[in-house]
Amino acid sequence: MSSQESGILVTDTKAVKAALRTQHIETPSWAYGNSGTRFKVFAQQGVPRTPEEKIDDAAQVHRFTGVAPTVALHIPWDRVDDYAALAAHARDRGVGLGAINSNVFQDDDYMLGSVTNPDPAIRKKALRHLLDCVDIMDATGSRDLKLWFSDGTNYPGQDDIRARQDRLAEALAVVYERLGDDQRFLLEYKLFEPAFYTMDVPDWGTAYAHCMRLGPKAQVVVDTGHHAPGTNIEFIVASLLRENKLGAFDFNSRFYADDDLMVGAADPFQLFRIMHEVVQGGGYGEHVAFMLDQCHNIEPKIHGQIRSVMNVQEATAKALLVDVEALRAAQNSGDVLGANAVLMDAYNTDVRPLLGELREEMGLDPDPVAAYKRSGYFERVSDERKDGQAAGWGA
Ligand code: LRH
Ligand code: MN
Ligand code: MN
Repeated sequence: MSSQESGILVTDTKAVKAALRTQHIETPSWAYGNSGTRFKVFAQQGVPRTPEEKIDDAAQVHRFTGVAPTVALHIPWDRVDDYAALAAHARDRGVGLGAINSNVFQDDDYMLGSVTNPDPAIRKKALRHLLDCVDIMDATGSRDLKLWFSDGTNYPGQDDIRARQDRLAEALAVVYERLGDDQRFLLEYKLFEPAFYTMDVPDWGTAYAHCMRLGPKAQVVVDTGHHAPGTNIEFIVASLLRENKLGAFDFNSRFYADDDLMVGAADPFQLFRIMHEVVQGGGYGEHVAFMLDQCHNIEPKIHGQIRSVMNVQEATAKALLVDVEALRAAQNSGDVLGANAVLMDAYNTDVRPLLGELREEMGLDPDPVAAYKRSGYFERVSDERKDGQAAGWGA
C-alpha cells in the first residue's frame, strides 16, 4: 500500500487507515482479574469481582481504542447462571462476548490428563465440559471454542504416546460433530508446561494433523508464547495460512517460556514479521481472530490491555505499509538487501501519528492511555469494588 520514490515512502494512508478501522482485537476476561506466578498472586486495587465487572473493564478498552469490541470468556472462571443475560450485559456496555475458552486443567481429576486420561470416566467428564462450552456458545452467540489441553506426561513410559493421541482424536471428533454450522473450534498447542516429558498437543504439526482430519470447522490457534526460543513463528503462520488452518492468535510476549507479558513488549519486530505474513497470506479479516492471552501481574490491567491493543495496531499498521510491489520486484530480481530494506522501511516507520489521526477520525482521543487515565474510571471502580472478593485465577 505504499511506494518508495527517491527514498521517500509515499503511502496510500487512506487504504491503510480503512484496513485498520476494521481491525478486531479480542481481550481476555482473565486479564482483568488478579494473576501472578506460581510463587505469588499480587492483589491489585479495583479488580473486578464478577464476570460482569470483567466485561465492564473490557468495555473501557474498547471505548478508548475502538478496536477491541469483544471479550473472551474462560469457563468455569466466568461461570454464571444465565449466559444469554451475560451477553446482554456485554451488549449494554457496547461490547460482545467472543471466544469461549474451555478449562479442563484445574480439577484434581485431571492430574493424569483430561481427554487423554487413561481413565474413561475422567475422559467422559472432560468431554462433557467441552460440550457444555458449546451450549454456552449457543447462548452467547460465540463463534469460537478454544481448546487448550494441559494433558501430557512427565516420565518416559508413564503412558502410551499413541494411545493418548487416539483418545484425543476421539474427543475432538465428538466436539466437532456438536458444533453448529457457524461455529468452529480452535486447537491450541503448547511446547511444555504443565507436562514436561510429552505434551499431547505440543506443536502446530500435531494440532494441524488433528484439525486436518476433521474439516474446516477445526482450526489451529497460535499462542505466540508457546514455542521454543528461536522458533520462527511467522513461518508457522505462513504455513497454516497456506493450508487454510490458521484460526486465531493468542497474542502475548515472552522472554523465556509462557511469560504472558504484553504483546509487542518483548519483541515488536517479531510481531511485525507475524503481521506481515498475516497480511500477505490473506489472514487479515474476521476468519483469523486476534485475541490477547495475557496476565498483568505487576502492571495495571486495563492500562496494560489498552497498551497491548495499541501494540498490535502498530505492528499491523507497519505490516500494511509494506510496499508489496517493491518487495516483489526486489525478491524476483534476487536483490536480497533491497528486499530486506523494503521490509525494514515499513518496520521503521513511526505509525503513531497515523494511528492518532485514525482515532480522531473514529471520534476517539488520539491518545487512548491518556484519555483512559483522565476518565477517572480506575478511581471510581477502585472505590466501588472495595468490598467483596476480587476475581482471580481459579475464581
Ligand atoms: C495455556 C493458555 C491457554 C489457556 C490460557 C489461560 O498456557 O495459553 O490459552 O486457556 O493460557
Ligand atoms: Mn493461550
Ligand atoms: Mn499460555
